[in-house]
Amino acid sequence: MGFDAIYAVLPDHADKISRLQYLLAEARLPVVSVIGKYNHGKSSLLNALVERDQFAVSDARETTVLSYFEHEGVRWLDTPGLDADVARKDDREAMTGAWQQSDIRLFVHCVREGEFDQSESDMIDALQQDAADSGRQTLIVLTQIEQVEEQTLANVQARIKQQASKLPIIHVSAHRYLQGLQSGSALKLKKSGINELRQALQIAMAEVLQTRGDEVLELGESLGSLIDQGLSNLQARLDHQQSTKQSRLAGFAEEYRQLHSKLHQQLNRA
Ligand SMILES: Nc1nc2c(ncn2[C@@H]2O[C@H](COP(=O)(O)OP(=O)(O)O)[C@@H](O)[C@H]2O)c(=O)[nH]1
Ligand SMILES: [Mg+2]
Repeated sequence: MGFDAIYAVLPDHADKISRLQYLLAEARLPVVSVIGKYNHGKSSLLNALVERDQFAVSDARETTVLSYFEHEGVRWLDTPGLDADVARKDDREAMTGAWQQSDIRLFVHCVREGEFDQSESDMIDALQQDAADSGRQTLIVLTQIEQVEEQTLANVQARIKQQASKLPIIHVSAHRYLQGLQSGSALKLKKSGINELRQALQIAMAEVLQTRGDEVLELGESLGSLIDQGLSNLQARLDHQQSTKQSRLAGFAEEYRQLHSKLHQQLNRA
C-alpha cells in the first residue's frame, strides 16, 4: 500500500502519515527548530547558536517561510512563528512542515512579556502531549534576559514552570552572546546562557536516533491498526450498500410480480 492510499483511507491522520513518510524518506541530520511568537527572538537565538548572521532578524514580521542552515552536524530550522496567519497558505504549510520535520523544538519566549499567553499555552500543551506520544523533546528558552532585573526573571521563570511543568527551562540573551563574541568578553559569553543551552541540546541530540527509531515503530503500529479499522469500516459500508441495493431490487421484483398477477387476473376475467 503506497502513502497516497494511506492518506486516502485515513484523511484525519495526515500529520502522523507525513511524519512517518518524512522519517522513512532518507537519513537526515537532527533537526532543531524554533517556535514562538514574532519578535520574541527566535531568529536571533539561532544566529547566536550558529555564530553568524544566518537568519533574518527584524522588529517586523520577517520570517514567512521555513529557512534552514546546516552547521556542525545539526539542521537548524527557523519558522514564521506562532502568530502565523493560518488563512495564508504559505504560513500554514510552514507550520505543518516544521511540526513534521523537527526532532527537537526550542520554544522561544521573551522574558519581558511575562507569562505565556493563551496561544503559547495551547502550543505548550500540544508540545507536552507530543513529547509523551512521539518522544520528541521541547526545551523552553526564555530570551532577551539582559533586559530585565534578576528578580523579574526569577518571577517569570517560576510562573512559566507552573504553566509548563514537564519541560526544561533555560534562559539566554542572544545579544549578550554576540556582544561577548565581538568584544572577546568571557563574562558576557558566560552570562548569556547560550553555553547552558548548547549543553542541554547536546543531551537531547544524543537521543534523536533512538527516538526516531521508536517513533517509526510506534507510528507504523498505530497507523497499521487504523488502516485495518479504516478498511473494515469501508467494507462494512460497501456491504451495507450492497444489501440495501439487493433488498431494493427484491422489492421491485415483488411489486412487479404482484402487478403481473393482477393484470393476469383482470385479463382472465375479461
Ligand atoms: N535586547 C535584546 N534584543 C533582542 C535579543 N534577541 C532578539 N532581540 C531583538 O528582538 C527583535 C526580534 O528579534 P527576532 O530574532 O527577529 O525575533 P523573531 O521574530 O522571534 O525571529 C529584534 O529587534 C532583535 O534585535 C536579545 O537577546 N536582547
Ligand atoms: Mg524570525
